Amino acid sequence: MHNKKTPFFISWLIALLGITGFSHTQAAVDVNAVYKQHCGECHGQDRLGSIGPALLPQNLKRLRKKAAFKVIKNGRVASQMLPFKEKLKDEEINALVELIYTPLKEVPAWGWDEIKASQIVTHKPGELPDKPKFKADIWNLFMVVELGDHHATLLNGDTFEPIHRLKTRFALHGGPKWAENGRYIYFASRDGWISKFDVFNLTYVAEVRAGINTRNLAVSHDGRYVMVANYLPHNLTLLDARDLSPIKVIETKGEGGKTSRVSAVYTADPRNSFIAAMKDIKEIWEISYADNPPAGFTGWEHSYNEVTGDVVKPDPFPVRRLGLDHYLDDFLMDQEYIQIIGTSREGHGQVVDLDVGKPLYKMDIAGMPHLSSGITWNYQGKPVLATPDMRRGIVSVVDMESWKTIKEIKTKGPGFFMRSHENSPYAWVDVFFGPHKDLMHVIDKQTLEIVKTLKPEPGKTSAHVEFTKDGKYAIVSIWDPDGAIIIYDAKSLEEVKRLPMKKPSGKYNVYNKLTRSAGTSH
Ligand code: DHE
Repeated sequence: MHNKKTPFFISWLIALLGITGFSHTQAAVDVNAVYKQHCGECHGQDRLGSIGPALLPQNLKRLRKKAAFKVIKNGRVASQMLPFKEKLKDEEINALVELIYTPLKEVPAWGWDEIKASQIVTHKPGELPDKPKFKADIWNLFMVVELGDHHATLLNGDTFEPIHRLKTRFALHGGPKWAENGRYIYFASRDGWISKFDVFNLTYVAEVRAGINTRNLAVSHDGRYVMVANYLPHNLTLLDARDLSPIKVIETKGEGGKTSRVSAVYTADPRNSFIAAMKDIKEIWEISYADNPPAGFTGWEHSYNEVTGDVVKPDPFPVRRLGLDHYLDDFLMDQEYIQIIGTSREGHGQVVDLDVGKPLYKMDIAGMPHLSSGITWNYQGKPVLATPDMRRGIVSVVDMESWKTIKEIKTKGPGFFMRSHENSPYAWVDVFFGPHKDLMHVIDKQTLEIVKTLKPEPGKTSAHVEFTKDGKYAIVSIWDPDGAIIIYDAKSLEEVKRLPMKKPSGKYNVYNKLTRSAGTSH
């Protein structure tokens, strides 16, 4: 502390302030004000999350303080997290890191009672007519989410005319899920609101707040249940799809009692189960919604009360926990719903066999693939999967038998979403990040070469493609407050029509989603 350049008195004063716990940097930084100004809008003024995740020690277990410092300074790849190095000094960032690792005095309880109390039922099940208020092929409807002003547009997929525009909850995330042949659609917002919209009657029928900070939702293929994946609290919430009444709150506690955020939940139709990926424990969970779950699910075995001899009813919606070698941050399932293909952000690719109940293969894939937007098709008689990489300008094509990468297709920058259709020879991938974000590549699925690069709206991000039911048209989003959706002829790759929209993000076609097309996510 005392060196030749520092006068003795100043060294002594600094040492004294240090001993008394009074740090001159901390004194200078009003961390609460810094948080309010720069972080609160996205992460919630209460740190419980909003557009961005909750910033609490229990949600930051996999992030060391040093890494958190870097994220604040340099931003985070593949997220809305911007770099703050131009706006904040290092000591301000350090103070923010200390703040977010300090537990809140109280995290609001959000269990079954709170969920139930938040439920809003505007129309009871069966109350509204079973006939659509409009004329259209229901199987070719699209729901387009417009993040710009928190709305969604119901679009006729034959005429490309909007049918209805509805207000949504703030900051939807993950795909809204269609159910009952397109009669209903369910939305999830990042702050936990689940909304059920009656498409035939163009009205919401029920809403509930299923969590404080939510990732996504899944609807069982029989339309009976909705499962919600939460970051906060650490749980999965099962809802009755009819009116969104809570049925069960499942705490996500792993081996050894450690709880975990849930990264995402999906349905595995032929298995009558939900599959949930955990963020903080090396496990993947299968939750059965079958009336008679098969063996292997904890809590399902019949047992007898030792005193009365009565049969004890087994636990409904039992859980099967599969241990993994690595964390699983991102995954997709094969079309048969037997294999889970996943990666950790650290780059470990693993293939878990749901029948066998453990990881069976290592997948040889580099970088940071975005598997939840990966797609599959047949290439030279073999199934392959293709995924963009969120860090590098490549699309990786992986042989699903040897689990080796057979080709890295060079793109103009890292991408986010990739889509195709059974009737299309092409796969489309965006260039979401970097200077070429206004480009969209079209890849030939048999030569694995880029055949065309489109520039739908120069200077504006083009992202996320979805096809019509028959695969004849592909719709691209211009991801901008003053944006649009652009309809392309999927064969000639010529523009057919554009409709102005406010930062349209994902779009969801009834047929492609409900038939679980290999060209899209489900
Ligand atoms: Fe997403 C889907 C995870 C950031 C827009 N995103 C998903 C899914 C997962 C996921 C697991 C699949 C769930 C589903 O569809 O039910 N997303 C993550 C992240 O971990 C990540 C990188 C960081 C985070 O902030 O959570 C992330 N996602 C974003 C964004 O920044 C995007 C671009 C803008 C936004 O809305 O926040 C974004 N994610 C989307 C969209 C889908 C999605 C539009 C649905 C795609 C589909 O076609 O189904």
